[in-house]
Amino acid sequence: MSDKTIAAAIVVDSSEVKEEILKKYPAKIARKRAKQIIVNKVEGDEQVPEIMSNTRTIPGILTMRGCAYAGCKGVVLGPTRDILQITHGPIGCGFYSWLTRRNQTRPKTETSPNYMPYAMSTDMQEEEIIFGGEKKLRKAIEEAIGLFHPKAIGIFSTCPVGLIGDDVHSVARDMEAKYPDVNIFAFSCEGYKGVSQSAGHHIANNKVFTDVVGQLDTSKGGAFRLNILGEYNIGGDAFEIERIIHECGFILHSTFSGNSEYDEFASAHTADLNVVMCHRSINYMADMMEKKYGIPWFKVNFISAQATAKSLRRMAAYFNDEGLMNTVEQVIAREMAEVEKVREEVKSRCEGKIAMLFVGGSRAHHYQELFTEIGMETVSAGYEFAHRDDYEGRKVIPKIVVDADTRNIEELTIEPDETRYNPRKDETEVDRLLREGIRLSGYEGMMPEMKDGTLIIDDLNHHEAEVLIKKYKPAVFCAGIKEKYVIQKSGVPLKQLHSYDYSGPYAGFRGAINFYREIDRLVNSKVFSFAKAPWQESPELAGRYGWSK
Ligand code: CFM
Repeated sequence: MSDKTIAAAIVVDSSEVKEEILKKYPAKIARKRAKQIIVNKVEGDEQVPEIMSNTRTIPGILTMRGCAYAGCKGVVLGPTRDILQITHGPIGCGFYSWLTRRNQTRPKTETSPNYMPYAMSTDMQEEEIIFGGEKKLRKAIEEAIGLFHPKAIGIFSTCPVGLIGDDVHSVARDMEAKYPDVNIFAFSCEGYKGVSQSAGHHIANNKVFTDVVGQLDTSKGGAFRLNILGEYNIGGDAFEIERIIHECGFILHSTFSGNSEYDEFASAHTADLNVVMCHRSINYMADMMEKKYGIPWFKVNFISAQATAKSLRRMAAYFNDEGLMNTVEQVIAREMAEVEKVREEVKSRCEGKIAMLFVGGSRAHHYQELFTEIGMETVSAGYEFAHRDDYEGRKVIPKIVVDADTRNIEELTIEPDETRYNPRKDETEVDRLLREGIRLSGYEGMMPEMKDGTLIIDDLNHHEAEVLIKKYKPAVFCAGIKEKYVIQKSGVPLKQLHSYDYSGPYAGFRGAINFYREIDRLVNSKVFSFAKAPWQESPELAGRYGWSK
């Protein structure tokens, strides 16, 4: 960003806001939170202050985070339509992870398998908790094969599975021996496995890499073949990205894992490039595919029109083909003409307004550019569960202290494949790309792109959100369903950036237009200012038992 300080119109001092937040806490907690709440300052070579992240939430604090099971089953594998997924655990885990993320899919034909409308679970009861649940899991697999005969089955462990010691991996092996044409694999993604859903992402990446990728050597053929990693088709984002990519002339081999199929994962190693959309959830896969198969990766962003255009140009520059670059320019010019018509109009009504973004591990960064395009400024942002590299850039990875919680998740040692390792770019090509601004295996992080004086907060909670609203009075607050109604009762509109409030897509060019229009409607509506929260009218809630007289 060229202008490195926040607009003069924003007179709030972020250090004062930080103090105000901390003074509510006991001394020990305040000391820890002080390391997780940072006033941003970008110095030479994109140096930013260190932020503490990916550590345990302090007990008693109402966190926005989810669990490792959610990160594995819901996030990484959830959007895959033809891997039949069985939740091994009590029914609630399966039920509450059933399509709530709004990941969409479009089977290739009417008869192609799609298991996403089903929630399959072993429905553990007290009996299994006491005597073990392996027998029930075997039965569930038998039943699923009998009904659907899928190509692949994924088994997802919930907390009690780890606590009672069910060996899901040996069940998977036995059942695969019995049904050799079904690829059956299990995930030790018990909810408590990490400090957040981030642990589940890593567990999912490891298993999909060892048990699925590389199982099929059939390529889709043609030039400019790539995979998109970390795009989950929330609200139809992947459909819009696919449309653009196809029109530009790239061949999209697979997407991990929005609108995807098992065979595409299994043969993903035949593509020549991996572009990474959500760094947090899938950077492990990108690294492992590079080490084993020689496929380079770089970071892209399809959120915002400018970011989409920049990402497409980089993808074309990677393949270094004049015809491809021309087509990409034509597509950008045509799409931008449509975008500009709406952007200009919306900008005139939104300019100078303030946004705040507190979302998982990518979107708090990705969506800032969309707001910038309509003249809005992000004064505070943070992730629920990202790591220091998502905040400060991958250059800090060697300095990250590996604690016991991180050590709990297996780090695979990957060697080049004996026959299939094929480095796609030599040193001259890597140099050329660097000169063109494409840093392979790089991600600069969110903080270097935010202005000085902005407030960065990791693992935000309700108390802190209330202080932010009181102090900055934002025009819009972006977060999720757990935050939505508390914020709106405070008179500030909340835009859900997880589920998109049942709307979308927001990716690509058409998605940007959707987003501009919705933000325009939200920040220029007076309705929220009429809201009166119950606790403002009557701070003490009184109640009595329903059965008492
Ligand atoms: Fe990646 Fe995601 Fe996100 Fe994420 Fe998520 Fe999500 Fe998210 Mo909700 S994979 S880190 S674990 S971009 S479900 S599609 S919106 S918290 S910012």
